[in-house]
Amino acid sequence: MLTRIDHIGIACTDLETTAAFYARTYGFEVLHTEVNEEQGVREAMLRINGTDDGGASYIQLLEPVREDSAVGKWLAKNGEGVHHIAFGTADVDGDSEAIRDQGIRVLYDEPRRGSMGSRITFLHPKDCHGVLTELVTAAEQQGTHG
Ligand code: CMX
Ligand code: CO
Repeated sequence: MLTRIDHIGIACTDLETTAAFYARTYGFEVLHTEVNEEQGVREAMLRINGTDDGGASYIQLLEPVREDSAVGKWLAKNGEGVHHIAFGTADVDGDSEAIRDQGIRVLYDEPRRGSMGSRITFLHPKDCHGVLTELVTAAEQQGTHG
């Protein structure tokens, strides 16, 4: 079951400049940064709030490390802005399979590694009314279902 908005993913050309904007304007501080080579991004997670199911909500700032990455291609076409939304679940495997059974394209056969030890997968934006949609099970939620 999808229980919360885990994060909004925002494509940017410069991670530090964009993070400074979020800190200065809203008071949102960077909790964590990492490079995810597989996804082709350098990213910063800005924690907005915690929830009682063990997860939290974040802004995820994404700077491409390669022009041919998903975010690099998207930035070249659209410029900076909202790239995807991510829903949190304790069971990304089960929920993505159920969604796949509805004929919606799930991009990965098995969930892959996301920020802070999470497990993630994506739904094709063309099957989701134009919204690239991510499903994520936070590290602290893994093993809490079933
Ligand atoms: N939101 C909405 N639509 C999008 C989109 C996005 N983020 N990215 C691409 N599209 C649309 C394009 O506009 C294009 O539409 P048209 O054909 O109407 O022009 C269509 O999808 C195909 O786009 P493309 O530029 O040719 O890109 P690809 O098909 O090569 O890749 C996608 C699209 C979704 C398969 C790819 O971006 C992907 O695999 N995304 C998942 C991984 C990812 O985004 N990782 C970065 C974030 C990591 C994280 O969150 O941790
Ligand atoms: Co994301």
